[in-house]
Amino acid sequence: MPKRIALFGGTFDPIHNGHVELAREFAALLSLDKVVVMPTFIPPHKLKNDMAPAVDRLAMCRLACEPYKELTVSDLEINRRGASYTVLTLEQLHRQYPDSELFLLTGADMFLTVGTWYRFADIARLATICAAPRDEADAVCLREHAQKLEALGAQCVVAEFTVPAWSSTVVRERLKNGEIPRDMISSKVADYIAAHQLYTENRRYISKEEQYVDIIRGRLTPRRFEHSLAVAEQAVHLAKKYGADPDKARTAGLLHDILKDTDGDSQLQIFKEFGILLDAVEEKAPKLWHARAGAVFLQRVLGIEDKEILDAVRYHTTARAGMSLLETVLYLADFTSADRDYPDVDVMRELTERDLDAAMQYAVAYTIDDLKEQERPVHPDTLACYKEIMERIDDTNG
Ligand code: DGI
Ligand code: FE
Ligand code: FE
Repeated sequence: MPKRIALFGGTFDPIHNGHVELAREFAALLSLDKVVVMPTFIPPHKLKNDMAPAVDRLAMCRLACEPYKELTVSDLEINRRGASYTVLTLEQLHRQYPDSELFLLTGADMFLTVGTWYRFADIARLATICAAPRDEADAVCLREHAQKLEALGAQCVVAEFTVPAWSSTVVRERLKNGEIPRDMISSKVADYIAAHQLYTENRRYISKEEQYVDIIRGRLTPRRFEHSLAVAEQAVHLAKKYGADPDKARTAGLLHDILKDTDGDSQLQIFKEFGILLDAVEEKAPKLWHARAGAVFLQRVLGIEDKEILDAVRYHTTARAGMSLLETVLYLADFTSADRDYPDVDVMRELTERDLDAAMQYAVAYTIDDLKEQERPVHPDTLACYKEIMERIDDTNG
């Protein structure tokens, strides 16, 4: 029964000698019984659309680690599919080896973002977080960050050794240029890449959309996941009908509730991490957080930069005055998606098909009434939205 086990997760796209060195150095430094090298199915924090298929990344990890008895490769995350969350993997390792001490190995870049990872507090509770610097300057910066994480309750180790500042991106670029970077990857990995024609100009792509679907599948309950797919579908329909961008509508629909099933503390952590202050109503209404935190998450974690998409997500719960067409489309798609089932849903659907202003008026009035009935505060943006629509409708009629 191994006593000291480290998890070393990553996309390993492809695994290179720097990865292997990091794992082996840590094994020696921390007297680890084993390092579990775990290729992720979809990296939740780093979206790429040129990733090699999971089976190939797994196979290359096996080839690279085979010579070293302290390294084992696991297909746990790849078999779990969906977004790969470190916390789930650590929990599984903990169940599998209840008496072992767990460590989490990270490179410098990963270590600096670890505070934003899904259920960071649980990660910190389950494992000592270890980082390998690339040089002395890096080590200083990592040690500083370690102190911050320790203040949040984590235990950290910043290694004394350094590992080369290599990246899989460089390996891929060299391969794309027809070179075989034998100094960076093991010869067996190089052979595998050549045999399977990975990282050549015309490799298979896994689309952004597929990746988004996998991310929400991993984060949401089955019901909320189905809801998100249904909202995406309805948003595309409305976008086509009213002249908004259907691709943006799909993305916004898929991702609009991305944090809806994330606990309040984690959402507050996101606000804190990115310096976002809540207004008075938001403070008192946790149901509003998922929209605002969701938009921040999309931008800062998933790297989505499209302002229209970000605003559509941000205002999908409260609405606001001066909404863009895409914002309106998402707001109404959320109200009329196929999974919705409330008393007036047929009226809402009929209005949405006929007249956006009339539908918005109905939807926003419905929300305000509902909130008043439950004696919950109405957000000023919601009131401003309502006022603006009423003025517009009055203008048209008068
Ligand atoms: O996330 P969904 O359930 O798909 O839908 P949503 O994002 O519209 O969330 C609806 C919840 O947010 C619902 O419980 C009502 C609440 N809500 C919407 N507008 C306001 C609001 N709550 C408060 N306190 N104030 C608002 O203005
Ligand atoms: Fe929502
Ligand atoms: Fe929703």
